[in-house]
Amino acid sequence: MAFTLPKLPYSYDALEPYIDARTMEIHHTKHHAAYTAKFNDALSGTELEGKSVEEIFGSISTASPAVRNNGGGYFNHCLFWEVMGPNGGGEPTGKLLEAIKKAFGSFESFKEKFSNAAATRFGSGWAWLVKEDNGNLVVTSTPYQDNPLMDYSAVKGTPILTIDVWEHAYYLKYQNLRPDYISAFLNVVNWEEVSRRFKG
Ligand code: MN3
Repeated sequence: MAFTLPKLPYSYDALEPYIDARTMEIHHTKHHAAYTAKFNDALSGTELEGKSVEEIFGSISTASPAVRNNGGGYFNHCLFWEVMGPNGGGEPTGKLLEAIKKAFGSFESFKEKFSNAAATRFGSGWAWLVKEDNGNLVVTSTPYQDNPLMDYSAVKGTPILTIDVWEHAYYLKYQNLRPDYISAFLNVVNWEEVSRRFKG
């Protein structure tokens, strides 16, 4: 069963004015679609065909660069769409908020740490909020299309929130102003979905 490009859970203009419709459409129909197709091509006829992304990432250091780059591109964008939403922003509640306070001191410090990880990732990559196996939360970033499920990731665990900081994610609206895009992103975070993933 090949991997398929998921439909967005909202319309392309749903995240306006924070993320513009044109960027969303190109990002989904061109970039994410291409990663998905190339991931399937790279898996085709190999022993990895038919495995879950979690299994594939668990031994990614033995896989080809095409599997690593396109598999990461496929998975990372799937998560990215899900953790955003038109009624996003604000603050998390309940157990997730407690865990954030335990790990970072306050929600404000978390936002600062996450924004800083996203802003200082050199070149293309992603910033993450990760739930480690012991339940603790950590913020990290990865280059290119790597992610914390990959076996050689410096920080490993379950990613529950992510931001794409490749220029294609923000250049049309924000040009070189990555920090402005990061601030805007915090207004569209779907904390209910992040919380669901934290509990899961
Ligand atoms: Mn992208």
